[in-house]
Formats: sequence, structure tokens, C-alpha cells
Amino acid sequence: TPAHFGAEKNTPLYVYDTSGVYTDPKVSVDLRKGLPVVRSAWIEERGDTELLSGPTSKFGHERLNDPETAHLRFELIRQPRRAKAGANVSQMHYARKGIITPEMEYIAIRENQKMEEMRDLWKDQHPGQSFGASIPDVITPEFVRDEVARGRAIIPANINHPELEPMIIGRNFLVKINGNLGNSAVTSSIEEEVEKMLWGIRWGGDTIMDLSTGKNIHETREWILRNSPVPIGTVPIYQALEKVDGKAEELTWEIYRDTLIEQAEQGVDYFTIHAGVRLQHVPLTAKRMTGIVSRGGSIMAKWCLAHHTESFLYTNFEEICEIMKAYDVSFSLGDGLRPGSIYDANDEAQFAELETLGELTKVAWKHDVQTMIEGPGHVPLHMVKINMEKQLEDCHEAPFYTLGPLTTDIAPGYDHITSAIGAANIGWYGCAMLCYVTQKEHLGLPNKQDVREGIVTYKIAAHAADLAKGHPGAQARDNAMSKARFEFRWEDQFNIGLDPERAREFHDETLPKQSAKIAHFCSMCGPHFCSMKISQDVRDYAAQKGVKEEEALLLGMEEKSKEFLEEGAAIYHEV
Ligand code: IRN
Repeated sequence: TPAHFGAEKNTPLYVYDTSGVYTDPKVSVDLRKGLPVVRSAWIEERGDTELLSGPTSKFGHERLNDPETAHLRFELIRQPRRAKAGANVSQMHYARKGIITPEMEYIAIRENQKMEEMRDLWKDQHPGQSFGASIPDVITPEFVRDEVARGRAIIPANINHPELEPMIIGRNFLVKINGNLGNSAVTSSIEEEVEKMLWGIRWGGDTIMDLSTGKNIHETREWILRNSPVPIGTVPIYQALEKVDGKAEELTWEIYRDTLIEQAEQGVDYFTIHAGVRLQHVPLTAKRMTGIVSRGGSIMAKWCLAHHTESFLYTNFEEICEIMKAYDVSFSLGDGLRPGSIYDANDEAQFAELETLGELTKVAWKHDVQTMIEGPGHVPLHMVKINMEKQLEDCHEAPFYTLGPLTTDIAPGYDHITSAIGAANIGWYGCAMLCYVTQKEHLGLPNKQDVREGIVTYKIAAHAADLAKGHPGAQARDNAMSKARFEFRWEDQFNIGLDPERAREFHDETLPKQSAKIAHFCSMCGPHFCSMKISQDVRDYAAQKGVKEEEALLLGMEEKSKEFLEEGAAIYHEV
């Protein structure tokens, strides 16, 4: 083995952790009181915000006095903040002024993964081959600031979400994943949704979107926000639609605007806003196989057609920016016209909307409002790359955030896989965040187990993309795992993996005894055919005889293997 991989040298492996304090055995969180407000001092010391006079917004205040929802109320009422008159509190605003915020410093520490060391190791094994280009060896706070200032990365961090552990979304950082949850009119309760959020971050969700559409949307969101260390995103048009009893044509700008303020005061970190669905785009979907499949997109298309007028999201975009910068809510410009089938992929409607999103990005940036762009959907593999290229060009390198994409339509029940294939590819090409799709997609609301399966599946896609992009830190975990595998350190293999519980469970299915945890084989090949074991024995034999590995193979393989087979058989029979 190369010297730096020596058997005794197993330095600790630090992994990026999204689970907050929940996985710290020394801490217990009372879900009715919420997480400690770790970010408060950072927000307050900037001196650019003030507390709102009432306990919460007008709408929130009404809810507080509503006896019908009293039993759902969050125990702790936190007074919301807002930017002082005329102030812009966005991270982008600070970045552009050349100021490094504590959030940026935190992110720089978080994103660093022994990168320099990893790059050296890689060069050792692949002399003369180039490594990832745009990602530096060390992520400095200045690099974070610069990426945010250019609009190439965003830090979703509402000033009313002090429980947040800041993170960054951009293509020169680790690829992130989002997990969706939320009740619908048909099923699920607040407890279940909070539980799903905790579960989602436990397995590695970098952000969580609360897509609740049923009852008690406000209360559900409050519980989720107060207990979430990761950014929370929403689609405010869903709640606005609830306020008009589901009748899209009755929506107004005023109802929508108040919903934005209500959610911004609660602390939502990013909003999906389908402002790219313009009246003129709707006819472009007429020839589609599956029409408009975005929920927000279809609501806005219906409103535009019913009134035969331009979308109020588009016409009021500047005012939306004013709200965003008063709380530092980031835009996630929605892809309301994304394709809903392989047949509709990359059509005129989809790309017309993308161009509008690029135009709106410039408006948002004029206000120093952080912006990312949502993308498809359903796209066959050979059409994935062009999506990334067009997005970079049309949207001026604002981060891309895609839903999969699903690379085929024929596997209901397995859409976490059909989509993770597309996600890994688009992540490799530069997509900054991957929105998970669960195995329940197209079939029903995901439960807890679906959330775990979906998140882990997407962690795989994101990590595969990091490796392919040549992210210098990404390989550390692979190296640690490979080494543990080669050295038959079973416990380490389980723990280094993305889902230790499942790995242990699968291993123990056939070899449950403790003695098998130190055995130099598993039940896949048995003791006779373990290639890793044979290869390691060759190395030991070569070292012992003072010969090269190739010679050792010829010299003593037969004799040695006989010995090991007997030894292995003894263990195998015992277990
Ligand atoms: C991500 C990329 N494109 C869409 N998404 C997510 O899909 C979006 O952020 C939201 O979580 C979900 C549903 O959005 P629609 O159906 O309202 O567009």
C-alpha cells in the first residue's frame, strides 16, 4: 500500500453534517420550544434590523387569537424582525459591499474537507492528469463572498430563522440536495411533518421544502421552522390559493403579497415564485403530451387565462424584490412550464420560460436579492446537458436547482432511481442543488421511509457529481471506505457509509455473529473467493519474502491460498 494509506494510519474522517444538534447525544431538543437561536447574535450585531412591534404579522396575529387553532400553536412566540427602513439585509448586498459576514465564514469552514491533502493524494495516483478546475484547494471566506457577490451562489438565510446553520448553494461548492415534505388536504398531521423534516436532515437533506397545501399551513410551517437547522423553502402561492378556497381566478396580488410577508416574518429562507409563467407562454403548452405539470405553474396559467392578463407575479416583480431584501429571502424562480414527460422535454414552452427567468434574475440582482433557478422535470439522458448549458447562459450563472430530472417515464414505484440518474448527470455538469423525487412520485404522498430512501438516493447522486466534478474534498470519504473495505474493518465500513443502519442490517442478514465483524470475507463470495483477501495476502507474502507483488503471485500463491482457505473455512463454519 502507498505509505499514506498505511494500515495503522486511520485518521478521523469528518463528514458534512446536516442534522444539527439532533445527532449529538449530549443535547436533547424540546420540539415545543424549538432549537437554540445560534445565529441571533450575528443578525443583531449588524444593526440593520428592528423588531416588529406586534407579536407577529397581522395574519399571524389573527391566528394567535383563533381558538380553533389554539391546540396547534407553537409554545414559544418569537418576535419577528424586519430590515430598518431603507436597509437591504441580504447576504448578497453585504457580499457586494465587500463585507464577509459570519455566515460566510461559517460556510467556508463547513465546505472545507481536507481538500489540499486530497488533491495531493489524487495526483500521486494519477500523474499528469488534471483535477477539478474551478474549485480551489481551500474554500476561504473571501471565495464564498465573491461567489455570492457574482450571483453564482446563494446563502438562503432569512433574518427570522436564527436557528439556522448557514449553508451555500452554488456550483463551485458541494452539490446540495433538497427534500420535499408537506401535508395535503387528504392526509398527514403537523407531528408527522415535523418528524419527516427531522428524518430528512438526519439522512442528509441540505434544505427542506414545506409544500403543505392542506389545513393549518401556518402552524405546520412554524413548527418546522423553529426546529430546523437547515434552510426551509416554500411555494407561497399554495397558501395564497388556500386563502381563496382553491379558486385560482380569485387570487389577487394583495393576497399573494400578504402571504409573502407572513411567511417572510416566520423565517422562510427561500420562496419558489413562478413569475416566469407569462400569459404569452401558455399557448406554447397546447401541443404537449402532459400540459403543465407544475402545481404553481398551473395555478398561474389558470389565473392568466381567466383574466386574460399578464401574471401578477411578473408585473409586481420589483415589489416582490423589496419584500425579499427586507428579510433576506432568496428567490427560487419556479419552472412552472417544466416538461412533465419525456415527450415534452426541452420544448418551446420550457425554454421560453427559462429566458424569462434569466431576465428576472437581472431584476433581482439589481436589488441585491439572492436568486436560484428551478429546472426540470422529465428529460432523457441525451437531452440533459443542454439544459445545464442553456441555464448558465440564459440565467447568467445563477445557481440551477432541478427536480431530478427523471430520465424515463416507465418505472412508477422507482422514480427515485429514474430521477437520480438524471440528477447525477446534471450535477456533474454544474447543477448546484438537486430536488429529490421519491419512489412515491406520481403515486401518492411519501411517508417517512420514502423520505429516507429518497434522501439517501439523492446523496448518492450529489456525491457522484462532486467526484465527477473533481471536487477535491469529495474523495476523502471514498478513500476511507475503500481502505476500510480492503482491511475488512466492517464496523468502519458501516459507519462511513451514507446509511450505516441498512449496511449493518444487510451484512447481519447472513452473518449475524460478532465474530463475522472481524472476518476477512463476507457471505457474498465466502472465504474461498474473496478477491480483497487474496490480494492482501499477496501483499503480505511479498513483504515477508522481500519480493515484488508480481513475483509473489508466482512464488507462493498456491501454498498461501491453501492455508487461507482452511483458515477462512473454519470461521465460516463457526458463524
Ligand atoms: C425544483 C425544481 N423544479 C421544481 N422544483 C420543486 O418542485 C419546487 O422547488 C417545489 O419544491 C416542487 C413543486 O413545485 P411546483 O409543482 O409547484 O412547480
